[in-house]
Amino acid sequence: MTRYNGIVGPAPRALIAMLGIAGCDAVFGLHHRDPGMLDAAIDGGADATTDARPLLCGSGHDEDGDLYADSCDPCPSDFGDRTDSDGDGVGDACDPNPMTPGDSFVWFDSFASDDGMWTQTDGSWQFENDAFVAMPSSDAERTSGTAVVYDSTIEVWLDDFDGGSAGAAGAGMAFKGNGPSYCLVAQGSNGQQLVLEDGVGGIQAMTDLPGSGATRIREAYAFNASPAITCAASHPGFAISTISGFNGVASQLTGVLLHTSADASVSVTSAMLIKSP
Ligand SMILES: [Ca+2]
Ligand SMILES: [Ca+2]
Ligand SMILES: [Ca+2]
Repeated sequence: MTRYNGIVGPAPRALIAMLGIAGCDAVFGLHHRDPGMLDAAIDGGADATTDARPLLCGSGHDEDGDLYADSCDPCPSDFGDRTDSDGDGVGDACDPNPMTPGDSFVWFDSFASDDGMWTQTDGSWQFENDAFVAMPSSDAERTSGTAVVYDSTIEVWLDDFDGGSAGAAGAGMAFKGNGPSYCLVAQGSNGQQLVLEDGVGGIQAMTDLPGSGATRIREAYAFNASPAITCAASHPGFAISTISGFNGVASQLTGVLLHTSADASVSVTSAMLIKSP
């Protein structure tokens, strides 16, 4: 995850790093929690999913299966690369400013279990198979308490996205504050789209994503650097797509909203909020 050339930040390197190294899992769909090669390296034989593979760092849940527990993985959803060029604790693969120190995780949620931090405000959500699974027309909110002011980034990993019928139906996330603006992956008439909504029923911008209707979105990002919000998505075999808008942006962040509109459903396998200086 990164910001993008000429849009909101000066840091294209993480994009390159993501596409070239860590993000290969995102781009080529290799994000799995049981990589057989790692397993084979431990038991010396064919993959056996029942092996208890010792973690190389920390303890507890390991979202990306790279043997670094979430608690000590500088990019807990991105398998592989743990480079942190600026040493601020956020790995290059998910650092909005990989060469400038000062970024930090506000929270990371693997959705391995209900941590009590999400309030379901509409529809139906449930914790299931290491994911937060939403039926159509559902909202869930994770509040940050007192409103804070900073540039911030939401990253979510999505699975089993179903946009339903063509239109603005979608699934995604929003910054809450004096917004929100929604960043959605939606089903359009020609396949999947990236949509930026203003939070009051209007669509600010949309772009068709490359590939066929079978394109699987793996990651979606929203960058809030008031007064602009940038929405981005990565998908197998193609460059990351981005759109930007300038309305309803949360300059004072109070929380993060996960959302599905009518007809859409999705599994959110992980989510994180990063703040930038
Ligand atoms: Ca890990
Ligand atoms: Ca960093
Ligand atoms: Ca998960």
